[in-house]
Amino acid sequence: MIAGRRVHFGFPAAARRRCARIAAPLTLLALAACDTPTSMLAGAGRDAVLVERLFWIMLSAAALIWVLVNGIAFYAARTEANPERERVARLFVVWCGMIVPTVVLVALLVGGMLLLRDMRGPRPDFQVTIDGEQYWWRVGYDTPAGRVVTANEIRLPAGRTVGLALASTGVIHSFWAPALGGKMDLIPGRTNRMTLTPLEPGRWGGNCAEFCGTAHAQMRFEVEVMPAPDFDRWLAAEAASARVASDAGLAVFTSAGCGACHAVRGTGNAGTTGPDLTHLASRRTMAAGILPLDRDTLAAWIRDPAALKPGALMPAFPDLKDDAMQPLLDFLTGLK
Ligand code: HEC
Ligand SMILES: [Cu+2]
Repeated sequence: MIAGRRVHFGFPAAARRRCARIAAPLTLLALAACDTPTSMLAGAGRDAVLVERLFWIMLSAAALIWVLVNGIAFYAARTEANPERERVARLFVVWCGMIVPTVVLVALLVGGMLLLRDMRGPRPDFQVTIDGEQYWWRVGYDTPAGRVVTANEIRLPAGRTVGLALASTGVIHSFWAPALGGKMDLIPGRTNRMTLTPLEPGRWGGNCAEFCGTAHAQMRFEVEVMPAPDFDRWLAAEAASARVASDAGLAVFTSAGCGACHAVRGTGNAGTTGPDLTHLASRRTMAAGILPLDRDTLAAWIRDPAALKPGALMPAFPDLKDDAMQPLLDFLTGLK
């Protein structure tokens, strides 16, 4: 190797650029995942706690059995046979090969069925509708003031039971927030229902768990569990119409055709193909939990969404000049 010269292992330049394009979002993805636990062992919901307990019981029992079986095998391999030992061995096979396993499996079956009954859980206190889109999540809350629609960040009150109505219009997705428990498919043409009872305030990660196309791995979401009074306040704010921070920006938004796909309530833009942007700036992340929501990322996203999220179904707007882009960004970051 010549000093000072970088070695590229013979990959052509185009391939290297493609790698960099893939690596950048992946790094962001890893960063985004850090502060939102996506583990069933985080036990932040009623169901997750039940499943976690079962997991530890089964793991301990399996470890104990593993040690016993291996101990016995080891002992048997080092002992010489004689008639007395043969008799003991037969008794051993009958007890430890038939009777004990039957008892243990029946106990596990009964335990599992009781757990299943507990997991059917209490009646939900309220309902959230979740639609799987390519490649993001539409989230709807029915309130007395009408339906509040948002995307990718699901806020829930701690200690209340929420009923999720899961549906999809295109392909099958699967909703999975391991720390809160439960996982369920979203199937076109039907509505699946599950309940969650989040217990601990915090931010918990989730994924689409059913391959649904190019950007499937980038179809994440976040559940923010809030104290109930905070949640009520948030929902009331979310029900309000958009705050327009820049009239010039709104004009760009409308004339560029963003409103064909995006709704911003109260501005006449009412598209439903893409995420509702009415309170965009109240979210922490964008593009289904994979990107931080800030001015620079928004600008890069609008110029070329697929560069940040390969497969994203939003067209690129490479021609927006700065005098249009800056007011547009003022408008978007003002959507609190
Ligand atoms: C043809 C439909 C379409 C048009 C036109 C369109 N978008 Fe999008 N947009 C989408 C889709 C679909 C997504 C979701 C992409 C994803 O996360 O996979 C999206 C996502 C976004 C997001 C991220 C939202 C979030 O919460 O994750 C922003 C911001 C956005 N678009 C802004 C704009 C702006 C500004 C324009 C106009 C310059 C525009 N879009 C035009 C379809 C569209
Ligand atoms: Cu999906």
